[in-house]
Amino acid sequence: LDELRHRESSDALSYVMSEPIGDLDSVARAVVISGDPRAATRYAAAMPAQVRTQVETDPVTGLEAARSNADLLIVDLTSPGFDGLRLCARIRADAATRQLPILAVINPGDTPSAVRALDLGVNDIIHRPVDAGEMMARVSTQLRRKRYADRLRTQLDESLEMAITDPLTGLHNRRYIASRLHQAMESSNNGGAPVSLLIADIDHFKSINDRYGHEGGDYVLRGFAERVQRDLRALDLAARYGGEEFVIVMPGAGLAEARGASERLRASIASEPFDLGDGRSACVTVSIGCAQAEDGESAESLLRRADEALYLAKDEGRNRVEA
Ligand code: GH3
Ligand code: MG
Ligand code: MG
Ligand code: MG
Repeated sequence: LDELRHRESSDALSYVMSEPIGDLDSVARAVVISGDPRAATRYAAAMPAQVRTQVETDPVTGLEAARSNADLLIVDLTSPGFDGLRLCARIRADAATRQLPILAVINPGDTPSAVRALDLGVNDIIHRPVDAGEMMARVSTQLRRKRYADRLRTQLDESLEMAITDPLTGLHNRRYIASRLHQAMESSNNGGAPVSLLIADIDHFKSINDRYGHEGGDYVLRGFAERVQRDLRALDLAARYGGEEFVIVMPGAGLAEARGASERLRASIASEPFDLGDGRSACVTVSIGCAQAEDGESAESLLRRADEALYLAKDEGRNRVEA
Protein backbone atom coordinates (compact mmCIF):
# COMPACT_ATOMS: atom_id res chain seq x y z
CA LEU A 1 0.00 0.00 0.00
CA ASP A 2 2.94 2.29 0.62
CA GLU A 3 3.55 2.24 -3.13
CA LEU A 4 0.38 4.26 -3.57
CA ARG A 5 2.24 7.24 -2.11
CA HIS A 6 5.04 7.11 -4.72
CA ARG A 7 4.69 9.49 -7.61
CA GLU A 8 7.48 8.13 -9.82
CA SER A 9 6.57 4.45 -10.11
CA SER A 10 3.60 4.53 -12.48
CA ASP A 11 5.70 3.05 -15.33
CA ALA A 12 5.33 -0.26 -13.59
CA LEU A 13 1.67 -0.09 -14.51
CA SER A 14 2.27 0.32 -18.21
CA TYR A 15 2.04 -3.43 -18.77
CA VAL A 16 -1.44 -3.53 -17.28
CA MET A 17 -2.53 -0.50 -19.27
CA SER A 18 -1.24 -1.57 -22.68
CA GLU A 19 -2.21 -5.22 -22.53
CA PRO A 20 -5.97 -5.08 -22.01
CA ILE A 21 -7.33 -6.12 -25.41
CA GLY A 22 -4.38 -8.28 -26.40
CA ASP A 23 -6.23 -11.24 -24.91
CA LEU A 24 -9.44 -10.74 -26.86
CA ASP A 25 -10.17 -14.17 -28.26
CA SER A 26 -11.61 -12.83 -31.50
CA VAL A 27 -10.95 -9.75 -33.55
CA ALA A 28 -12.96 -6.78 -32.36
CA ARG A 29 -14.88 -4.79 -34.94
CA ALA A 30 -15.33 -1.04 -34.79
CA VAL A 31 -17.30 1.32 -37.00
CA VAL A 32 -16.18 4.93 -37.35
CA ILE A 33 -19.06 7.20 -38.41
CA SER A 34 -18.08 10.68 -39.47
CA GLY A 35 -19.33 13.03 -42.18
CA ASP A 36 -15.75 14.09 -42.78
CA PRO A 37 -13.95 11.31 -44.71
CA ARG A 38 -10.45 12.61 -43.91
CA ALA A 39 -11.18 12.85 -40.19
CA ALA A 40 -12.75 9.37 -40.27
CA THR A 41 -9.61 7.94 -41.84
CA ARG A 42 -7.48 9.60 -39.15
CA TYR A 43 -9.64 8.12 -36.36
CA ALA A 44 -9.44 4.71 -37.99
CA ALA A 45 -5.66 4.98 -38.17
CA ALA A 46 -5.55 5.73 -34.44
CA MET A 47 -7.39 2.50 -33.58
CA PRO A 48 -5.52 -0.39 -31.88
CA ALA A 49 -4.15 -2.95 -34.33
CA GLN A 50 -6.41 -5.75 -33.00
CA VAL A 51 -9.51 -3.82 -33.97
CA ARG A 52 -10.86 -4.22 -37.50
CA THR A 53 -12.21 -0.81 -38.36
CA GLN A 54 -14.81 0.15 -40.94
CA VAL A 55 -15.36 3.76 -41.97
CA GLU A 56 -18.84 5.11 -42.76
CA THR A 57 -19.48 8.69 -43.84
CA ASP A 58 -23.27 8.43 -43.99
CA PRO A 59 -25.39 8.05 -40.82
CA VAL A 60 -27.82 5.55 -42.39
CA THR A 61 -25.18 3.16 -43.69
CA GLY A 62 -23.31 3.80 -40.43
CA LEU A 63 -26.32 2.58 -38.46
CA GLU A 64 -26.60 -0.48 -40.72
CA ALA A 65 -22.92 -1.28 -40.12
CA ALA A 66 -23.48 -0.88 -36.38
CA ARG A 67 -26.35 -3.37 -36.53
CA SER A 68 -24.28 -6.02 -38.26
CA ASN A 69 -22.04 -7.38 -35.57
CA ALA A 70 -19.97 -4.37 -34.42
CA ASP A 71 -18.30 -4.22 -31.00
CA LEU A 72 -17.70 -0.48 -30.77
CA LEU A 73 -18.80 2.73 -32.47
CA ILE A 74 -16.86 5.95 -32.89
CA VAL A 75 -19.33 8.73 -33.67
CA ASP A 76 -18.02 12.10 -34.79
CA LEU A 77 -20.14 14.88 -33.29
CA THR A 78 -18.10 17.58 -35.02
CA SER A 79 -18.64 16.63 -38.63
CA PRO A 80 -20.85 18.76 -40.86
CA GLY A 81 -23.56 17.02 -42.87
CA PHE A 82 -25.43 15.21 -40.11
CA ASP A 83 -26.37 15.51 -36.48
CA GLY A 84 -24.14 13.08 -34.56
CA LEU A 85 -26.18 13.46 -31.36
CA ARG A 86 -29.33 12.43 -33.21
CA LEU A 87 -27.44 9.39 -34.53
CA CYS A 88 -26.35 8.49 -30.97
CA ALA A 89 -29.97 8.75 -29.80
CA ARG A 90 -31.02 6.48 -32.64
CA ILE A 91 -28.32 3.92 -31.79
CA ARG A 92 -29.56 3.83 -28.19
CA ALA A 93 -33.22 3.53 -29.26
CA ASP A 94 -32.57 0.51 -31.50
CA ALA A 95 -32.64 -2.85 -29.69
CA ALA A 96 -29.94 -4.28 -31.98
CA THR A 97 -27.44 -1.53 -31.11
CA ARG A 98 -28.58 -0.41 -27.65
CA GLN A 99 -25.78 -2.20 -25.82
CA LEU A 100 -22.94 -1.11 -28.12
CA PRO A 101 -20.25 1.11 -26.61
CA ILE A 102 -20.16 4.55 -28.25
CA LEU A 103 -17.11 6.78 -28.17
CA ALA A 104 -18.02 10.31 -29.29
CA VAL A 105 -15.54 12.72 -30.86
CA ILE A 106 -16.10 16.37 -29.87
CA ASN A 107 -14.32 19.68 -30.26
CA PRO A 108 -12.16 20.77 -27.33
CA GLY A 109 -14.10 22.95 -24.93
CA ASP A 110 -17.50 21.88 -26.28
CA THR A 111 -18.79 20.86 -22.87
CA PRO A 112 -22.50 21.22 -23.84
CA SER A 113 -22.07 18.54 -26.55
CA ALA A 114 -20.20 16.32 -24.12
CA VAL A 115 -22.97 16.68 -21.54
CA ARG A 116 -25.72 15.95 -24.07
CA ALA A 117 -23.80 13.00 -25.49
CA LEU A 118 -23.24 11.44 -22.06
CA ASP A 119 -26.88 12.09 -21.23
CA LEU A 120 -27.88 10.17 -24.36
CA GLY A 121 -25.88 7.17 -23.17
CA VAL A 122 -22.59 7.72 -24.98
CA ASN A 123 -19.97 5.80 -23.01
CA ASP A 124 -16.96 8.05 -23.42
CA ILE A 125 -15.75 11.26 -25.07
CA ILE A 126 -12.57 11.97 -26.97
CA HIS A 127 -11.43 15.44 -28.09
CA ARG A 128 -10.11 16.58 -31.46
CA PRO A 129 -7.43 16.38 -32.59
CA VAL A 130 -7.56 12.72 -31.69
CA ASP A 131 -4.40 11.37 -30.07
CA ALA A 132 -3.62 7.76 -31.00
CA GLY A 133 -2.52 6.81 -27.48
CA GLU A 134 -5.66 8.25 -25.93
CA MET A 135 -7.82 6.60 -28.58
CA MET A 136 -6.12 3.27 -27.83
CA ALA A 137 -6.77 3.62 -24.10
CA ARG A 138 -10.42 4.67 -24.46
CA VAL A 139 -11.19 2.02 -27.09
CA SER A 140 -9.52 -0.69 -25.00
CA THR A 141 -11.53 0.29 -21.94
CA GLN A 142 -14.81 0.14 -23.84
CA LEU A 143 -13.98 -3.19 -25.49
CA ARG A 144 -13.02 -4.71 -22.14
CA ARG A 145 -16.21 -3.40 -20.60
CA LYS A 146 -18.28 -4.79 -23.48
CA ARG A 147 -16.61 -8.18 -23.29
CA TYR A 148 -17.33 -8.32 -19.56
CA ALA A 149 -20.95 -7.25 -20.09
CA ASP A 150 -21.39 -9.83 -22.89
CA ARG A 151 -20.06 -12.57 -20.64
CA LEU A 152 -22.41 -11.56 -17.84
CA ARG A 153 -25.34 -11.48 -20.24
CA THR A 154 -24.53 -14.96 -21.54
CA GLN A 155 -24.26 -16.28 -17.98
CA LEU A 156 -27.54 -14.64 -17.10
CA ASP A 157 -29.23 -16.16 -20.16
CA GLU A 158 -27.89 -19.59 -19.22
CA SER A 159 -29.07 -19.20 -15.62
CA LEU A 160 -32.51 -18.10 -16.74
CA GLU A 161 -32.70 -21.03 -19.14
CA MET A 162 -31.71 -23.43 -16.37
CA ALA A 163 -34.27 -21.92 -14.01
CA ILE A 164 -37.13 -22.78 -16.37
CA THR A 165 -35.90 -26.12 -17.73
CA ASP A 166 -36.28 -29.69 -16.49
CA PRO A 167 -32.71 -31.06 -16.59
CA LEU A 168 -33.62 -34.66 -17.43
CA THR A 169 -35.88 -34.03 -20.43
CA GLY A 170 -35.11 -30.47 -21.52
CA LEU A 171 -38.82 -29.66 -21.33
CA HIS A 172 -40.03 -26.71 -19.26
CA ASN A 173 -40.23 -27.28 -15.54
CA ARG A 174 -43.21 -27.11 -13.24
CA ARG A 175 -42.62 -23.58 -12.01
CA TYR A 176 -42.35 -22.18 -15.53
CA ILE A 177 -45.44 -23.94 -16.87
CA ALA A 178 -47.44 -22.71 -13.88
CA SER A 179 -46.59 -19.09 -14.69
CA ARG A 180 -47.29 -19.58 -18.41
CA LEU A 181 -50.60 -21.23 -17.60
CA HIS A 182 -51.61 -18.23 -15.49
CA GLN A 183 -50.67 -15.93 -18.38
CA ALA A 184 -52.56 -17.94 -20.98
CA MET A 185 -55.68 -18.10 -18.79
CA GLU A 186 -55.53 -14.40 -18.05
CA SER A 187 -55.46 -13.48 -21.73
CA SER A 188 -58.21 -16.03 -22.40
CA ASN A 189 -60.32 -14.43 -19.65
CA ASN A 190 -59.76 -11.02 -21.21
CA GLY A 191 -61.68 -12.07 -24.28
CA GLY A 192 -58.84 -13.99 -25.93
CA ALA A 193 -58.82 -17.45 -27.47
CA PRO A 194 -59.71 -20.54 -25.39
CA VAL A 195 -57.01 -22.47 -23.55
CA SER A 196 -56.89 -26.16 -22.73
CA LEU A 197 -54.72 -28.25 -20.46
CA LEU A 198 -53.50 -31.86 -20.65
CA ILE A 199 -52.04 -33.90 -17.82
CA ALA A 200 -50.29 -37.04 -19.06
CA ASP A 201 -49.07 -39.72 -16.66
CA ILE A 202 -47.11 -42.76 -17.82
CA ASP A 203 -48.86 -46.01 -16.90
CA HIS A 204 -47.25 -48.42 -14.43
CA PHE A 205 -43.99 -46.54 -14.60
CA LYS A 206 -42.83 -48.18 -11.41
CA SER A 207 -42.73 -51.51 -13.22
CA ILE A 208 -40.70 -49.92 -16.07
CA ASN A 209 -38.14 -48.94 -13.46
CA ASP A 210 -38.34 -52.39 -11.88
CA ARG A 211 -37.80 -54.14 -15.19
CA TYR A 212 -35.22 -51.89 -16.85
CA GLY A 213 -33.63 -50.08 -13.91
CA HIS A 214 -33.86 -46.41 -13.04
CA GLU A 215 -31.56 -45.57 -15.96
CA GLY A 216 -33.86 -47.37 -18.37
CA GLY A 217 -36.73 -45.42 -16.83
CA ASP A 218 -34.86 -42.19 -17.50
CA TYR A 219 -34.46 -43.19 -21.16
CA VAL A 220 -38.21 -43.63 -21.36
CA LEU A 221 -38.81 -40.21 -19.78
CA ARG A 222 -36.49 -38.51 -22.27
CA GLY A 223 -38.00 -40.40 -25.20
CA PHE A 224 -41.47 -39.52 -23.98
CA ALA A 225 -40.54 -35.84 -23.84
CA GLU A 226 -39.11 -35.99 -27.37
CA ARG A 227 -42.28 -37.53 -28.69
CA VAL A 228 -44.43 -34.96 -26.92
CA GLN A 229 -42.45 -32.18 -28.56
CA ARG A 230 -42.55 -33.88 -31.93
CA ASP A 231 -46.33 -34.35 -31.85
CA LEU A 232 -47.39 -30.95 -30.49
CA ARG A 233 -48.08 -27.70 -32.30
CA ALA A 234 -45.37 -25.05 -32.06
CA LEU A 235 -47.36 -22.86 -29.67
CA ASP A 236 -48.17 -25.66 -27.21
CA LEU A 237 -46.13 -25.61 -24.02
CA ALA A 238 -44.98 -28.89 -22.50
CA ALA A 239 -43.47 -29.38 -19.07
CA ARG A 240 -42.35 -32.24 -16.88
CA TYR A 241 -44.61 -31.65 -13.93
CA GLY A 242 -43.39 -34.40 -11.63
CA GLY A 243 -41.62 -37.78 -11.87
CA GLU A 244 -43.48 -39.36 -14.81
CA GLU A 245 -46.18 -36.74 -15.12
CA PHE A 246 -46.32 -34.13 -17.87
CA VAL A 247 -48.46 -31.04 -18.32
CA ILE A 248 -49.22 -29.51 -21.70
CA VAL A 249 -50.81 -26.08 -22.08
CA MET A 250 -52.57 -25.56 -25.41
CA PRO A 251 -53.30 -21.89 -26.03
CA GLY A 252 -56.05 -21.34 -28.58
CA ALA A 253 -57.35 -24.90 -28.29
CA GLY A 254 -60.89 -25.81 -27.26
CA LEU A 255 -61.76 -29.13 -25.61
CA ALA A 256 -62.34 -31.01 -28.88
CA GLU A 257 -58.95 -29.99 -30.17
CA ALA A 258 -57.27 -30.86 -26.85
CA ARG A 259 -58.96 -34.27 -26.87
CA GLY A 260 -57.79 -34.85 -30.43
CA ALA A 261 -54.21 -33.93 -29.56
CA SER A 262 -54.35 -36.13 -26.46
CA GLU A 263 -55.63 -39.08 -28.44
CA ARG A 264 -52.88 -38.66 -31.06
CA LEU A 265 -50.24 -38.50 -28.34
CA ARG A 266 -51.66 -41.55 -26.55
CA ALA A 267 -51.68 -43.56 -29.78
CA SER A 268 -48.17 -42.43 -30.72
CA ILE A 269 -46.79 -43.49 -27.31
CA ALA A 270 -48.51 -46.88 -27.42
CA SER A 271 -47.56 -47.67 -31.01
CA GLU A 272 -43.81 -47.12 -30.90
CA PRO A 273 -41.60 -48.73 -28.20
CA PHE A 274 -38.94 -46.60 -26.53
CA ASP A 275 -35.27 -47.22 -27.23
CA LEU A 276 -33.33 -47.79 -24.00
CA GLY A 277 -29.89 -47.08 -25.48
CA ASP A 278 -28.59 -50.62 -24.83
CA GLY A 279 -30.31 -52.54 -27.62
CA ARG A 280 -33.44 -53.08 -25.56
CA SER A 281 -36.69 -51.22 -25.92
CA ALA A 282 -39.70 -50.71 -23.67
CA CYS A 283 -43.38 -50.65 -24.53
CA VAL A 284 -45.13 -47.88 -22.66
CA THR A 285 -48.64 -46.49 -22.46
CA VAL A 286 -49.91 -43.20 -21.10
CA SER A 287 -53.15 -41.96 -19.58
CA ILE A 288 -54.23 -38.40 -20.26
CA GLY A 289 -56.75 -36.10 -18.64
CA CYS A 290 -57.75 -32.91 -20.40
CA ALA A 291 -59.88 -29.89 -19.65
CA GLN A 292 -60.71 -26.55 -21.22
CA ALA A 293 -60.54 -23.45 -19.04
CA GLU A 294 -63.92 -21.97 -18.20
CA ASP A 295 -64.60 -18.25 -18.00
CA GLY A 296 -62.91 -16.80 -14.93
CA GLU A 297 -61.62 -20.16 -13.76
CA SER A 298 -58.39 -20.28 -11.75
CA ALA A 299 -55.35 -22.23 -12.93
CA GLU A 300 -55.59 -24.36 -9.78
CA SER A 301 -59.14 -25.32 -10.61
CA LEU A 302 -58.29 -26.16 -14.23
CA LEU A 303 -55.36 -28.32 -13.09
CA ARG A 304 -57.64 -30.07 -10.59
CA ARG A 305 -60.24 -30.85 -13.27
CA ALA A 306 -57.61 -32.21 -15.68
CA ASP A 307 -56.17 -34.29 -12.83
CA GLU A 308 -59.64 -35.68 -12.03
CA ALA A 309 -60.00 -36.64 -15.70
CA LEU A 310 -56.59 -38.34 -15.51
CA TYR A 311 -57.68 -40.36 -12.49
CA LEU A 312 -60.78 -41.41 -14.34
CA ALA A 313 -58.59 -42.56 -17.27
CA LYS A 314 -56.48 -44.59 -14.84
CA ASP A 315 -59.62 -46.05 -13.22
CA GLU A 316 -61.09 -47.01 -16.56
CA GLY A 317 -58.07 -49.18 -17.31
CA ARG A 318 -55.24 -46.78 -18.42
CA ASN A 319 -53.94 -46.12 -21.96
CA ARG A 320 -56.94 -43.79 -22.29
CA VAL A 321 -57.93 -40.16 -22.68
CA GLU A 322 -60.66 -38.63 -20.52
CA ALA A 323 -62.00 -35.11 -20.32
P1 GH3 B 1 -49.85 -45.42 -12.55
O1 GH3 B 1 -50.19 -46.17 -13.80
O2 GH3 B 1 -50.93 -45.45 -11.55
O3 GH3 B 1 -49.43 -44.02 -12.85
O4 GH3 B 1 -48.61 -46.20 -11.89
P2 GH3 B 1 -47.12 -45.68 -11.77
O5 GH3 B 1 -46.28 -46.83 -11.37
O6 GH3 B 1 -46.71 -44.99 -13.02
O7 GH3 B 1 -47.25 -44.57 -10.67
P3 GH3 B 1 -46.51 -44.26 -9.35
O8 GH3 B 1 -46.83 -42.85 -9.04
O9 GH3 B 1 -46.89 -45.29 -8.30
O10 GH3 B 1 -44.97 -44.43 -9.64
C1 GH3 B 1 -44.24 -43.48 -10.32
C2 GH3 B 1 -42.81 -43.93 -10.33
O11 GH3 B 1 -41.98 -43.00 -11.05
C3 GH3 B 1 -42.22 -44.02 -8.96
C4 GH3 B 1 -40.84 -43.37 -9.08
O12 GH3 B 1 -39.82 -44.19 -8.64
C5 GH3 B 1 -40.68 -43.13 -10.57
N1 GH3 B 1 -39.91 -41.94 -10.86
C6 GH3 B 1 -40.13 -40.67 -10.43
N2 GH3 B 1 -39.21 -39.81 -10.93
C7 GH3 B 1 -38.36 -40.57 -11.69
C8 GH3 B 1 -37.19 -40.27 -12.46
O13 GH3 B 1 -36.73 -39.13 -12.57
N3 GH3 B 1 -36.59 -41.30 -13.12
C9 GH3 B 1 -37.07 -42.57 -13.04
N4 GH3 B 1 -36.44 -43.54 -13.72
N5 GH3 B 1 -38.15 -42.89 -12.31
C10 GH3 B 1 -38.80 -41.91 -11.64
MG1 MG C 1 -49.43 -42.74 -9.98
MG1 MG D 1 -47.74 -43.18 -13.63
MG1 MG E 1 -47.63 -40.25 -11.45
